[in-house]
Amino acid sequence: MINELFGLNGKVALVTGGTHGIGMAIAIALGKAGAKIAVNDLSEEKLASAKAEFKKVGIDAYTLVFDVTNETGVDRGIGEIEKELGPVDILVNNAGIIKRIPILDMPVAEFKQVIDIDLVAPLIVAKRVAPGMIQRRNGKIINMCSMMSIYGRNTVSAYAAAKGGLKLLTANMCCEWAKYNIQVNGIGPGYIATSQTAPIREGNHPFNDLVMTRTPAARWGEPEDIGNAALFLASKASNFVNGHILFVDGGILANFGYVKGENEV
Ligand code: NAP
Ligand code: GCO
Repeated sequence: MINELFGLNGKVALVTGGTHGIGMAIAIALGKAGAKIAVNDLSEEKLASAKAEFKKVGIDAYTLVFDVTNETGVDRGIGEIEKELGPVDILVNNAGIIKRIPILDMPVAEFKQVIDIDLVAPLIVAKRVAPGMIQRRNGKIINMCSMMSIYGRNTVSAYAAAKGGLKLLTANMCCEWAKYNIQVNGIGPGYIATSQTAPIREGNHPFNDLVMTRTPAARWGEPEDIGNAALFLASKASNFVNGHILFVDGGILANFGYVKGENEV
């Protein structure tokens, strides 16, 4: 029953930017459930070290370099995956960047770069794999959203604009492709301990206090917390979940906040 619902044997999964952090954790979760795994990145070196990491957990990942913002590169890359592993059944649009710069100081070019990678690229990659999913009347697309898909915060305007757009792009992909038995959902991680959050987590950064007091679970999330959620959205168990953003945040979005030390048990 469990394997029937959550097993991914025979499926091909592409996790973009899957050489470390959340993407790698998702790729490992899907690989351990039986999927054939492909990950791309910008760097051969990171792909080589990721391949070794995957091997340590028994996953023979197919790794390739392509920039998710480059339509030609995406087309070539997906073509290579199709040749090597077969058509993509599960797409995880994970690759993303953040820039923490106040609006007035943010060069427009840098704003556009974040939009390109975090919002336009998921469209580019989904447009390349969706036709095959439509033909096969089966597919799973998971877009990596964020709490910033629904909230702003100072200095992350480009990221929030991109992730906010990605929430509604996810909804629109659902509206257009659900009739072909394609489920398109998002994941909204809370604050997760990866290289992306290292600058606001390490070295006694005050943001750490905010996360620890605002998060009812009183911890930073681990990439594996997101991997488990992705396994649900990639499996048959979520076949009637569509256009949904699954927040995996330790309860932070449920918490208005409290005075530190008050009501402590
Ligand atoms: P990360 O450690 O910075 O990993 C991001 C990955 O995306 C890296 O492998 C990076 O490759 C890749 N990438 C960036 N631009 C790319 C491009 N143009 N083409 C191909 N690959 C590209 O970030 P993370 O924390 O694991 O986050 C992964 C996703 O979750 C992101 O979309 C992020 O916005 C989202 N997210 C993270 C958190 C969090 O708290 N960490 C919370 C909510 C949402 P290189 O390393 O080679 O640049
Ligand atoms: C930040 C963080 C957040 C997280 C995530 C929260 O600077 O606020 O990087 O944006 O990465 O997106 O869901």
